[in-house]
Amino acid sequence: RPIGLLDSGLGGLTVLKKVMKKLPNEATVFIGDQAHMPYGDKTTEEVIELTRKSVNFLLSKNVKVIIFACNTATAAAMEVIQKEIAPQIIGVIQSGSLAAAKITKNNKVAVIGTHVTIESHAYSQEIKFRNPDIKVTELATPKLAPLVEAQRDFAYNVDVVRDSLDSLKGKDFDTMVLGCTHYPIIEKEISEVVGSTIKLVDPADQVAQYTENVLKRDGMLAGEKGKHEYYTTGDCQKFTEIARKWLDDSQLVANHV
Ligand code: DGN
Repeated sequence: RPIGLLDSGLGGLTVLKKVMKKLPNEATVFIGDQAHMPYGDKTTEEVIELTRKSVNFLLSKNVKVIIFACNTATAAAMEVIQKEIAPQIIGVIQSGSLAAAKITKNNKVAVIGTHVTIESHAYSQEIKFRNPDIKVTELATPKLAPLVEAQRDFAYNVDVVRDSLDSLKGKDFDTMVLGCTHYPIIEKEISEVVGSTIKLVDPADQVAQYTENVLKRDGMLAGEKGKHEYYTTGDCQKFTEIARKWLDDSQLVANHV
């Protein structure tokens, strides 16, 4: 049985890539709800409703676990939907928080993400749960996920990132959580703006590790190599083109749902 992954768009592919690397035999089904992107500016109820649709699609594919490869869906919908379904849901926020709490040396962490993610304060709660001494500064950067989907050049991206992170100037955090799965794609631009001494945390590394732990614990690791399926509610051609590039797979073809 495959591992299911969902996101509002292409960002979740950054999580898929790390899961595929860590667990090369696992079959996967990925769904990007690009028709409704961005999730970050919607109400919690709307995000729950849309996420539930993607979850139902993944359940129809008989998935054994579901990775919410989307911070917004994790913050808004994971707890509610986990009560409704049997397969375990693995979110990105718990993993990102664990990694940040381990990495910071000066106990000051910045988190960037969508409005929904930041306003839920899920990251500050989870990070403080691991270490109450850590000071967490949360900032919504709603322009960045659509920027990634728009595929602009480096210089343009740096300008938008600089503008988005302006209010973090002068704050002496040593670690920044990329609290949206789209952001690892513009990691270089973010590093250019905050400086190379700041550690950028991509929660996906920890998610891949955690997924392996769960599958081992439950005796569900794949025996032989499985295939990968890709679905989008939006433009198949655009999805296929970008996913081929990011996952370095020229044969990849996305389907419409
Ligand atoms: N990639 C999603 C996240 O991690 O929050 C959301 C992107 C969006 O819909 N704005």
